[in-house]
Amino acid sequence: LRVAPGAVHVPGWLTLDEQRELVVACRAWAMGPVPIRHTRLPRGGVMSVRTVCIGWHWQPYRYTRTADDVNGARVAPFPDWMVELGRRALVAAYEDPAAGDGYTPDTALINFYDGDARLGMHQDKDERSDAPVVSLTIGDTCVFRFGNTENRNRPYTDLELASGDLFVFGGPSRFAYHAVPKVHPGTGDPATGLASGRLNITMRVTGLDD
Ligand code: MD5
Ligand code: FE
Repeated sequence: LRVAPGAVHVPGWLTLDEQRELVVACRAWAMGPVPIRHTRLPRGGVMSVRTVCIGWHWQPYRYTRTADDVNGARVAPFPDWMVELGRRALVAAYEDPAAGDGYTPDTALINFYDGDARLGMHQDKDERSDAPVVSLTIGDTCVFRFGNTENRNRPYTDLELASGDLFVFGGPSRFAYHAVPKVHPGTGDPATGLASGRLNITMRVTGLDD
């Protein structure tokens, strides 16, 4: 389903087995080498979402190889199987067998939301690339607010992202404002391996070398 130019929602794209495997992988990354944490913001705030990164470590507002705001460790490498998953996601979303060609995501932010976690309106502009962002949801359903590229206010569209859903943000939608204003607790299927909460994986191309 096309939400805006370049923004495509594919409900139920991941199989239950794929969701289970992603939960296992994310659970391992959450333990280390850089443990999952509430990101501290430069002005003293703390995000309610917990995040662990692979490939590159995101900290507001840059990417580094080592998590100098957590424990100083180098983040886990971005696995080839996830590059392949990202390419398949673009093929599915854009219904074009060539859509994944040349797409090599090198970082993923893995966000965990408990029932009270929220993400305010923001743009993802710390990447030096306009390659698409691939977003995967597992667990509880959330309200996802998809805005415009001008400012954090209206017009925006609220939609629900449920377990297994794929969302691709490319083209003119890559730099749209967006938010997660609400998670609906208890809506996920425990068969994914996630007993509660929402897991979101976003693959990106940083545009950085080394
Ligand atoms: C989430 N995460 O559900 C979302 C999914 C984040 C974040 O927003 O920054 O970790 S990624 C949604 C996204 C990415 C890039 C562009 C747009 C949305 N967009 O243009 O709307 O945890
Ligand atoms: Fe974002």
